[in-house]
Amino acid sequence: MDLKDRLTELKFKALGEIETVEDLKRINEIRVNLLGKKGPITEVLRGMKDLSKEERPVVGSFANKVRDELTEAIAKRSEKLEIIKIAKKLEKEKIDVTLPGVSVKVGQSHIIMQVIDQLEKFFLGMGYQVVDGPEVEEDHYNFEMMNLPKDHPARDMQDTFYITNQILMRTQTSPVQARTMEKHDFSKGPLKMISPGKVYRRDTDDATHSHQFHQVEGLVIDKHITMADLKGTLQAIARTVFGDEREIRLRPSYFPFTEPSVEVDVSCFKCGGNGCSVCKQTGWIEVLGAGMVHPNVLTMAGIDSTVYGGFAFGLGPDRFAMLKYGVDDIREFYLNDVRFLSQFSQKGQR
Ligand code: FA5
Repeated sequence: MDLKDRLTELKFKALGEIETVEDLKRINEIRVNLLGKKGPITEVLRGMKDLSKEERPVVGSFANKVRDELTEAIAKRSEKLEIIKIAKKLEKEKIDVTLPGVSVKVGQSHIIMQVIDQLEKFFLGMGYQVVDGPEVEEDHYNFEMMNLPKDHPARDMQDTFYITNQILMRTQTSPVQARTMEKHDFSKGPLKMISPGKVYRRDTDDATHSHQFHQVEGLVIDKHITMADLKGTLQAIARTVFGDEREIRLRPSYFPFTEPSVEVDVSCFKCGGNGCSVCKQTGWIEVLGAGMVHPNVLTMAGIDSTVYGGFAFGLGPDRFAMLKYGVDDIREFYLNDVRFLSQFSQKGQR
């Protein structure tokens, strides 16, 4: 068989194979086998050295034609197989837009965080700074700097988790205020701050007490601060959280770090002050403690109490949230039952 016949036979055999091949990987193999350096066409062309001068160009050009035809056939088949592959993929990935959608559950801040965020926003708007501090605290800052020396009977008001004699879980966020007062440079302006955060007490958990809860305490120190400034601020807090019609009243109380001290009631947001089950028929609800900063507290922080004075207040966002949303058990906040927590949509916030 001469070389042309061998090439013709090779061509038809290869074309048959190319036509029937079904996958892209296989057609690539065929291309490499047929047209590669070790392939049959190259093999046949090697025999050309034995041909006469006249025959060589004729067989050479015939071989090139065969190679071109096979290359084109392989390219066409590859293209077709590629189209079939894409069509199959599209068929598999077809989306039925008529199927009902899957609703994605979106999280939200915890209800207590929502109350804290609302208070932070309010105070930032009034030019206060929001200050964080350690939850594991020194007795010195939690009590002594707050005018509560060791063995002071008022320490009993805040039953404490001690870690060592000197280290404890903070029972209030006041120590953050002591730390800030110590550092404050009054030549740069007054001190206006709130300290939100978690606090801990050895209280037995019940409907209104938790051994871990939250506080937002506030402090303003400047020259000429009066009780009227305190009352105006408390009024604004009550209206921000409980509604624009709320009134407040101050009752005398006792805290070691303020003098005078007051307990603050807000007019009942449920009945408007007429008396209902929320306010136990009194028309008022007790919401926080406050007072004018005790001179001892200022002195211990290195502030001249004959020049500077101020007010402080402390509230419990847990209790605020209970009142605002009618939750009758504080423990609900800490059970982390999504069905309970998801009721308090941030959209509904004032
Ligand atoms: C204080 O902790 C004072 N440091 C607040 C203060 C600051 C008064 C500055 C004056 C000037 P009291 O122990 O009352 O005060 O706690 C403040 C608030 O924390 C309470 O009004 C109450 O809302 C909340 N609270 C107290 N104990 C618990 C508890 N076990 N569980 C949940 N909330 C509590």
